[in-house]
Amino acid sequence: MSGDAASQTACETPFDAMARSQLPAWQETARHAASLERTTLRDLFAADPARGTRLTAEACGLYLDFSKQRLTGDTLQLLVKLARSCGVAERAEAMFGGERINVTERRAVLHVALRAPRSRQIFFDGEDVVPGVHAVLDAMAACATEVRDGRWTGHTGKPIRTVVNIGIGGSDLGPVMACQALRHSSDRSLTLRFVSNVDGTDFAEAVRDLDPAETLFIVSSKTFTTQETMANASSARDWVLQALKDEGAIAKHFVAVSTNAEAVAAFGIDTANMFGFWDWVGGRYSMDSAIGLSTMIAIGPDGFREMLAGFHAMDEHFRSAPFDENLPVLMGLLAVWNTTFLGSRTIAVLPYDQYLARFPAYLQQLTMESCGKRVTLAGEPIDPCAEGGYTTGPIYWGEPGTNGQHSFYQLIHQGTEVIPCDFIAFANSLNPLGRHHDLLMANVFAQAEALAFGKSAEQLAAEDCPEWLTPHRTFPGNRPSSTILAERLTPAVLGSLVALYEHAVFVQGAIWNINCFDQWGVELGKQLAGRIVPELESAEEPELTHDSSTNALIRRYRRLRG
Ligand code: G6Q
Repeated sequence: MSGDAASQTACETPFDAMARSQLPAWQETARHAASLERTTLRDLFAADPARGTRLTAEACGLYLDFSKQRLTGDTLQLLVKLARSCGVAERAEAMFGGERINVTERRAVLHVALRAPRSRQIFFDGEDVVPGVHAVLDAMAACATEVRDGRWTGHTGKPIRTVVNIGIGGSDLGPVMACQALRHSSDRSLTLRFVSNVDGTDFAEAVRDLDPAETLFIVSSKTFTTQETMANASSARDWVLQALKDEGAIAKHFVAVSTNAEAVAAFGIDTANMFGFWDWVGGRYSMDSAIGLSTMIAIGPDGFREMLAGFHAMDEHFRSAPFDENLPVLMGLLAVWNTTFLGSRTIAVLPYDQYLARFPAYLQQLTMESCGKRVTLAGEPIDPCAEGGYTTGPIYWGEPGTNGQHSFYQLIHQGTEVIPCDFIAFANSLNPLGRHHDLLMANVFAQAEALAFGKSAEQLAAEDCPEWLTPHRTFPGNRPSSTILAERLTPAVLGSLVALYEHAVFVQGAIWNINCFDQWGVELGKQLAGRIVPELESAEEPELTHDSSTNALIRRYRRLRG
């Protein structure tokens, strides 16, 4: 990566042995944060008329304005220094170089290979993985084209009209988000549905108005063992067989996306209709792998490739741009600055585009499963209350604007929490309708302005606001936000936007010295549920050895269920 020698691998950087908070760059940044405590965005804008254009960066069609963040040019330099001290560049090179940087699972992290052009070579264990990636993409394209053209017919000879993706977590959230985000470029003659929850309602509602003879299920599961997905896939199988009454129908109505060919075959899906991926693709980093088959069916292979090109452009930018012009580095540093140095606990993501309605939910998994960690790569505790400890991953949340303005924005403006916001907006609507888009954009600009500058008691006095009402109507301002502005929401822009957040998460992980690629936190609940299932299903009253609360809840459930 530019300006930073990438001679050492991620896990060998000398910095890993040293507690992050003891790094001189960390301590300087902390002192600097304290010195800025009384400086407001009003002061900063007043002192520098060029601030609004200076603290910006642009790449891959995305313009990032971070001038409304609570920082100065010095802050930026310190944060860049911190990124260097933490070996961000070396770690990134280790990722791009196929090293096993997911140390707890001993896996490489190569989602960047999923969008590499055919001409690229990316090696893992001495093998170039790019040809395999394109072989799968070509197979997906053949399937997607057959479905879109109506040449993929079901068991009764009817063409497929509805595609239902069954998957959960990383095998659901990306496709759900992308299919909605790119709906404008999708084939409207096809219906796309998604089933994820083990709650039978999800499946029942998804299929209630569907004709099994025209429905294709994509069972998306990296492991093909996930309880929820297997339960839904099995119900889908029953639903198809009940209507079509022939095992032979399965081959026509089911395809799989998985790394586990054996389990796919055991389920009865022809492995010729299985689209593979690899251990080096993490679930939440997989929407551009075969897990994106539903997206490809919706927008077509060309649209999907356009999206991959957008991802790749951001990968290249991340790898080559100087840190102070590098969008993912800047976004990652801003998250660290706000969370660890300024003490914010959450970040709101507020897309001003209805097509991005599921983007915050998608980002929640990407960011919180990645950065929700409390030990370092070496397994040392990161206790924010202990000497030298610090906070890691913030809570991400959000809803599309302008709807959120009429609900939770109140707290962002006048609550006691400071919530940094990422506003995302587009210069052109995909559905131009009268004045709608200008109204939408006026709101996004107004919100960022109101958050930054607020409304003072003096301003209210000038408006003849009665004194008793003034505290209620005062907006403190000084509430940080970034605005990402793009020309329009195309597949390429979506790809770049997702890659921007993926790499921003990477930067945060490198600075906090955590593993952004494992998710052990989801294991315990799964294990305990596995133990409880037989206790719920047994005909005999089971002997329960949980805590008194869990025992009582299980007994009550069994009684109420009858
Ligand atoms: C993501 C996680 C997790 C995973 C789901 C589904 O990074 O690993 O969300 O994607 O648990 O797993 P399967 O694809 O194996 O069913």
